This record gives sequence, structure tokens and C-alpha cells, in this order.
Amino acid sequence: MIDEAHTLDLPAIVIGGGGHAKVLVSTLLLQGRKVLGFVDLKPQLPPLLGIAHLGDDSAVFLHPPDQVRLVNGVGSISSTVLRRAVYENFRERQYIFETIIHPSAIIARGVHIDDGVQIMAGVVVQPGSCLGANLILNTGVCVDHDCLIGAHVHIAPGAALSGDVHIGAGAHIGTGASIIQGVKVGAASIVGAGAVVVRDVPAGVTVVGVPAGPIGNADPIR
Ligand code: JB3
Repeated sequence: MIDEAHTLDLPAIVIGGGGHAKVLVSTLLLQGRKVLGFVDLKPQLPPLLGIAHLGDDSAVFLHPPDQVRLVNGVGSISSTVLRRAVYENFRERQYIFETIIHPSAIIARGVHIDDGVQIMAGVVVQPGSCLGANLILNTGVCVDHDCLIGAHVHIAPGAALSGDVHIGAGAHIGTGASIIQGVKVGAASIVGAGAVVVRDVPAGVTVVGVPAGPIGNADPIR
């Protein structure tokens, strides 16, 4: 369940200033949330939907951990390693990542939601499911009953998980992929866009196609 500490109305700082950050800022503004700004490694960036670039990550440290909430705006294309590193770096310094749930998402009662989960527009999550820390359920994802999704996973737009699917930590499920009921996808695996997964995927393996088959080890490029 969402910890009460995450529902405090503290101002937010977004880490990263790219496409994923922009979608998150849009949701924060829709919710009337105060956003102090975003930080990015790039030295100069224009505002994101009117939200200012504060500088690099050191700008976060001007705000004590009990005075702000962070939002992990660093997304992922395939490997989720960088996004995980951002999360762990700030958690070690006692900062808390906000859980973001777009108002159009449908989340069944009792779904377990860990720190920093991001649930984008149009997502459906059915009962009995558990969502691990720093997970992205991107636009229009469907997670059916009793799915267990590990920390730092990215499920890209339009992907569908049928009932009782398990996804290991740091896996990437590509846009529009489908995973049938009861299948287990191992940690740090990549499921290609549009793949249809009908049997278990071992850890660290990339699968593509219909039905999905392996093409080698997942490559942690980013
Ligand atoms: O597929 C969808 C719907 N969204 C994708 C998302 C999940 O992942 C999106 O299309 C992209 O493929 C990707 O979005 P992301 O991560 O926003 O990518 P990009 O537009 O390249 O922006 C990443 C930003 O993070 C860049 O401006 C980097 O400089 C910045 N960045 C990288 N590492 C960092 C760090 N910023 C900070 N503050 N700290 C870092 O360590």
C-alpha cells in the first residue's frame, strides 16, 4: 500500500528533463502539485511545460530530504540500469520518490504499490497484483489479476499482462507486447515490442516475435 509519507503535499523535483520527465510533469500539474523544477546532466535546457531547469543533480541537495519529494524522470528504452542507478543514488541519501498515479488509471483495491511507482494515463491494474519500487507502467498498460512485478521494471505503452504473470526486477517489456497467463519473465530480460510471450523467459534474455523466442542476452546499454 502507499505509505502515508508519500501522500504529504510536499513540493516535487523531477530528475531528468527528457520525454519521460515531460509526461510526469504533465501529470503533476494536472494534480495541482507544486513542482520546484527539474534537474538534468545537460547544462542548459528550456522549461518543461513551464517548469524550470534548476541545474544538475547537486541542485537537489539544496533541499533537505524531508522538505521535498523526488520524481524519477529518467525513463528507459531497453535497459533499465540508468533509471535504477538514479533511484538508488538518491534513496541512499534519504530522499523519497513520489508515487505517481494518473487520475485516469484504474487500480483495484488492495493492489500493493511500492515507493516511486509511476502509473501513467489509461493504465488498468487488477486485484492481487504487486508493483515493485521505481516501476513504470506506461500509457495504456493492462496488468491483470495477481501479477507480481519487480522493482525498476519498465512496461512500455500498450503492453498487456494476463493473470498471474511474474516480471523480474529491471526487466523491460516493449510497446504493445502481450504476455499470457502464468508466464514468468526473469530479471533484466527484454521483451521486444509487439512480442507475444507464451512461455517463461530466463533472466537476462531478450525475446522477440510471435510467439516470442530468444535472440541473445539482454544488453544493458542504458
Ligand atoms: O516510450 C515512452 C512512452 N517513453 C520513453 C521513456 C520511458 O524513456 C521515452 O520515449 C524515452 O525513450 C525515454 O525517455 P527519457 O528517459 O526521458 O529519455 P530522454 O528524452 O533521452 O531524456 C533523458 C534525460 O535524462 C536526458 O536529458 C539526460 O540528460 C537525463 N539524465 C540522464 N542521466 C539525467 C541523468 N538527469 C539527471 N538529473 N541525472 C542523471 O543521472
